Amino acid sequence: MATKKKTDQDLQLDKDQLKASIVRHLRSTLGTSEQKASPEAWWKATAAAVNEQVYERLTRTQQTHFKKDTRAIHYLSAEFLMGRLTSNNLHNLSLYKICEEALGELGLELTDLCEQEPDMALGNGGLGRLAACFIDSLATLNYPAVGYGIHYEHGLFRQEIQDGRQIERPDSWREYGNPWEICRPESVQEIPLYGYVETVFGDKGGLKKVWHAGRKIKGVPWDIPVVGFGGHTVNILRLWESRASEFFDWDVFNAGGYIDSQAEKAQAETISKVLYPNDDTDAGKELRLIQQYFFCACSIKDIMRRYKRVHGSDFGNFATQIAIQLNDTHPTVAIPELMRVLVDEEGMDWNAAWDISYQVFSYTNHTLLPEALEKWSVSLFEKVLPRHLEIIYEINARFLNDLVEPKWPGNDAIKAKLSIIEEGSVRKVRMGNLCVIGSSKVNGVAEIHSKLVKEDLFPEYAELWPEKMCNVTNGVTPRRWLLACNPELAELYNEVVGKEWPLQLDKLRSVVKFADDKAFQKQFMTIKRHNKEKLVKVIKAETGIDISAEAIFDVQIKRLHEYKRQQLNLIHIMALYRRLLANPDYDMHPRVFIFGSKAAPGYKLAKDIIYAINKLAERVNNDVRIQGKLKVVFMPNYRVSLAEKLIPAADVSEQISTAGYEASGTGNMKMALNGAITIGTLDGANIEIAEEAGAENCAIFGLNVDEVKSLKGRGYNPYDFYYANSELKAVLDWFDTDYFTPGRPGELSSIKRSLLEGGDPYLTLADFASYSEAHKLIDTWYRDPALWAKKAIINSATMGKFNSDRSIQDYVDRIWNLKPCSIG
Ligand code: CR6
Repeated sequence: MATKKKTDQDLQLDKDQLKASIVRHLRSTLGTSEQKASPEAWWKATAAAVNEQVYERLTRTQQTHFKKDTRAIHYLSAEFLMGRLTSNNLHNLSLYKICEEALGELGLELTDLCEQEPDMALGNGGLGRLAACFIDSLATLNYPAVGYGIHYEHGLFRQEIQDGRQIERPDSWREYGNPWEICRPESVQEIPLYGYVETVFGDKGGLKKVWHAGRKIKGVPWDIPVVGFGGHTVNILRLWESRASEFFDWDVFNAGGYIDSQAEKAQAETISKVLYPNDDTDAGKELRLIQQYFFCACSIKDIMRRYKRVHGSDFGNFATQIAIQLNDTHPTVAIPELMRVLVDEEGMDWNAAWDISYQVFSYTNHTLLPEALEKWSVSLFEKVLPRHLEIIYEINARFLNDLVEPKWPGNDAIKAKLSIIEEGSVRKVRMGNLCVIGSSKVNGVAEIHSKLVKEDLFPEYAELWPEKMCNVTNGVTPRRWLLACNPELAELYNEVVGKEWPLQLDKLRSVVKFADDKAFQKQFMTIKRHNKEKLVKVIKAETGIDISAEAIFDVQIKRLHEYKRQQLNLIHIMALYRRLLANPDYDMHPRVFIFGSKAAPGYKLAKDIIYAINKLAERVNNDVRIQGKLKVVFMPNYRVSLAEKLIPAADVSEQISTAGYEASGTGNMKMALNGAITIGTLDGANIEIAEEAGAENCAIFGLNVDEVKSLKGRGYNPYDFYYANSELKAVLDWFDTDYFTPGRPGELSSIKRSLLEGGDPYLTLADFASYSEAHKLIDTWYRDPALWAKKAIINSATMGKFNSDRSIQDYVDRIWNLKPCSIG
């Protein structure tokens, strides 16, 4: 008898069923009882109950994709900054309210249980969080997709602040097990490394390359189900963990080499041990190159295995079935790896293999910062991946001879510039060039950034392949960044525009007509007030600092980087403090400046800026003379779950990078969506945010991209601004005193030095006056509650464009050419 197929409806649980399932899992999966269960056990039991739903839908998705033999996108990224999954999965399965009630009957708060979950912090910042939003959108839009990455044992370090300074502690997100991941031993891969290349006679005649690896590493896949909103499609994020190829090397063991065999095991496991905590580059580090190759090679093997299961060794359909997106240059080595597999292992001829590879790969560029464009020394490459280096040479030779020479005959300068190999005292492999040459599409992440990629970073490539370069503006998932993190505002929007907005964020635009409506303004601002009151408690609990929800909450949350200019915010707060000291009646609405930021452990100046913010905070927060008009809060250990508390409470969103340096930004989108007003430069996606919300609803300041270029071209001298602005001079001179570090003058001087002797490469001083004026505007606006409410509402209501579903649809239309696949 055929069993009836379950529909989504059949799968849906009611409160009593979910409650029974949680209790059952508490007993049979967690091995405890209602009486003695810890909150952690309750959380895991809840996750196990939810997983019953997830797995059913995952299996259905996989069976459907297999049966229909769908084309799929494979998103290769060294980082996936997932954060917590419990509330997200519940929302996406329409189980959140039901679960809240079920747990309520058991005397438990769902929000408390969610706090038990450690963040999955397998990324540094925007790039990793973007990847997480993208896989959410892919599943939501029912696109067949697999995310591939690294199963780091330790994610981004946990930040502690001791006497104002950042201390890095290991992050152990899965120390006590993670209920959302499934180990798949049946899909283990083996990866070669090191060794040498031999040229032999092939079976069909001709020469053939054989790579004799010096070592083999095992890649163990861990799958995280990715539940789309509505729960129809459940895709997977597959993360590779490295292990020694054999648990024991028995020969060594028998010879008495037990320790050696264990050392080898430890080495192999080092590969996926820890995420590199830099958000620019770690090029040069052998382990980092091995990490990159390890996850790319495992992923290519996995893609091949699944392709061959259906198509055997006929690669005629490979490019129609497979699309691979390279998230930045980190997975570039996937290009020569696919070539190696096709040519060396599958015996394909070079041109046929290149034709496939070229169609399959596309590359997203996320930065113009030269230090972030990866380069590996040729000698390191030769040692770790000898065959890949040969393949890269071949790709390069053909590119230079077949494309560059005909276009620019005899022009060695252009050849040197476009070559994958950088000549010099240390020869290097330029991964950015390899990406552009080996991909059919290259995109930037916001309009202005894509324009600069085309015109400044890769102009000659754009001339060679004008149709290759395109833009896909970043986006964020409104499920996590509004529905889940701001439940009261979500509920208001449900009432006003209906419940479709989490899928069609453009629907919020109809709220603009209420922007002047007094009753709506009141509702909107009451919600903001509630969110601020909640944050007041979190800040008190985390830092001991008392703040008032009456004040303007002015928030800068992002990695610490000179180009992001936390130092500009810092010197402006110092200027405000001076104004208040000089005149206690200085007219300003109380303001709390809130920071959240991690610095790369080796980035000295970034760490000094954190220290300065904390020292300023200590002084300002305890100074009774300023009557609580100014407070400064540095929230330690900024991460996704903290962002979810800060963003709904923000009044002002600080997006103050030097124009031309922030490729897009995504925190800017999240804060505006939650009703914050942006104070920002015309950089990255700020430009598009101001277009959507209307420039009059943002406080735009500072030099634009052209003005930055022209000032730098003329020769920028920060001393001109220092001597011309007495307030700025006084603030900078303050860094040399012991005002903020009593008894220890000079502890903050490095910041002043970087802004003067250091040449102020990010034009902080040039933008100071205009930034200060923009802040005065913010203050004036806020003191007119109706005006502020109107601007806040318009900001929130006009962010529809920044739904990551729209970004994904752009990728589909401009790059991937995928079809949605309905499940069931
Ligand atoms: N640091 C950009 O700097 C962008 C994200 C995602 C970044 C940031 O402006 O929003 O990528 N770049 O596209 C890199 O990580 C290289 C980032 O997060």
